[in-house]
Amino acid sequence: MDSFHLSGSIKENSKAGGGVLAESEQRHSSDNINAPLTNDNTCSLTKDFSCIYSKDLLPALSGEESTKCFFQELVNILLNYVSASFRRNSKVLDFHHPHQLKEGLEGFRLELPDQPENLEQLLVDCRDTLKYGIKTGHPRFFNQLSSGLDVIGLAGEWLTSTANTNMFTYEVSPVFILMEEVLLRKMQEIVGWSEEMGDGIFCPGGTISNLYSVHLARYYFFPEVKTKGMTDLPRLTLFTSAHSHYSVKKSAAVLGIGSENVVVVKCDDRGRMIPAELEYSIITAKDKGCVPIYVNATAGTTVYGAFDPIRVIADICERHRLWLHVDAAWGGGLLMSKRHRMKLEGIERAWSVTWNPHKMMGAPLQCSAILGLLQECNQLCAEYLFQTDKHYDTSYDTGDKTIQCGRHVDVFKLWLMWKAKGLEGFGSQVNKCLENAEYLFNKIKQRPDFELVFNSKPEHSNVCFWYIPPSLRNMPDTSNVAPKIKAQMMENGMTMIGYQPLGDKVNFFRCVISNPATQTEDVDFLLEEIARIGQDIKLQLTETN
Ligand code: ABU
Repeated sequence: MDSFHLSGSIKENSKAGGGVLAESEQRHSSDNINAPLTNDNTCSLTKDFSCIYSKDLLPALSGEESTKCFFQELVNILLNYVSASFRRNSKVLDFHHPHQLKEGLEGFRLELPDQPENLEQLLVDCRDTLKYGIKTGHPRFFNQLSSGLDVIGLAGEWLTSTANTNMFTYEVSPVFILMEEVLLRKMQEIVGWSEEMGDGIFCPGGTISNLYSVHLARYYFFPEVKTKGMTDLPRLTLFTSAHSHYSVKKSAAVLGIGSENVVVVKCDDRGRMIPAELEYSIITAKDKGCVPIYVNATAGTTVYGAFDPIRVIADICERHRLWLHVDAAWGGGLLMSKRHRMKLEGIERAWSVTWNPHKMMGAPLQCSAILGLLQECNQLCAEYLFQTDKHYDTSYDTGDKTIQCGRHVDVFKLWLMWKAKGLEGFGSQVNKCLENAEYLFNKIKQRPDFELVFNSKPEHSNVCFWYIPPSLRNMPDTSNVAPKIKAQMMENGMTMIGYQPLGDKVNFFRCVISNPATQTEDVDFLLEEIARIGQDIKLQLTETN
């Protein structure tokens, strides 16, 4: 059954009383969005899109049929892409260098025209945009913390774009604002906060969530900063671990605290902050006349996937009266799993939390929450937007809590996914990703041509390793092995994984598994692909050494 027939049967169900609106409601609603555009939702014409232009689509008079046909064609393109994303024999990427894409490929031109182009060209452009992009939903895409293609999440994103509204006020987002309240409340509950402790907002990504946290901490200790700026403030100091995300330093730079005033605390071999080092750093900073205000504990570091000991860090913060932020951008998803949530023990004591459902929970990008009390710190009461004499409860005009004005609706896709999976579904998804990571870890342990960066079982789904066949073990410098393999891997296009150096460790691969579509066979494929490419690289490297 194809998608259009399927929509027809939903329509019939709805008429029979099982649908979204009862028949009587449908009759009385002149703008009933459940009513088909015409009698049938399928496009009845065979359209020649080469002679149709955007001006012929809605809102043009008699533009309904062309609009319908255009969308049906587009939906076909999207559905083909979705199916290809899950097919193991399809490519993860069809790589082209920037200059090749800029020069244009087979009718796909990036340059913008002066004259309108027809819909046939636009459909080619849509197809090619997907063709030359990357399938992050492919089961063999291991490159980024965010991956996967959740069909319900995607449906949510489509609906969100169709609604095309803004999250600043209740009057333009009545349903989404309430959904955000429900969802954030749920997330706070899962973190372990009581109702009065919690507030929050969805914002554009983990870095911005972390920026909010530093902004909140500074305002908490020095509320005058909001009006008077930094002039009368002492030298503020922030603390974060050597393995934490660079966004803490970036936040200090953006907020005028200065990246040099971020103290980088030492980690153990596994990438976890050493609490004694934190306390020592705080005391040293105070001795130097600095004013410590903020500690970031990371729950799931970007490269190693390590969890800082939050409970012990919370004790230190309490002793020194410091703001505790937990950056659970990556690790927050583990709160959904009964098996793994104890890795974030102590998170309930944080004063603010970053949590990115677009990472481990697989929500489409972007979906990042900052949990914390935001209103006072950010509100400016712009009267043109946040009028206090509106006829509804204006506490639902949540836009003044943010540092943005306009804000994208990031909530609906996650709300819909939560409905579809429940807490349990998310929990199983997380468990499965971590099981696959453990499978990879065990496979690497058994192979002589691979070497783990650390030997203990992964805490998250990050597995870090080198590919070094025994014949290359004695080479003085193996830092170019991973980049060379990755380059060839991208040219082949069948899988993708990231690499990086870290501290004194030369370039190593970081495999992250956050895609529920990934199976053990994909993990096996990744290792085989690295080893296969590595055979050729080995020859090149031994020739040049
Ligand atoms: N905070 C973004 C992480 C990027 C990545 O490693 O996938």
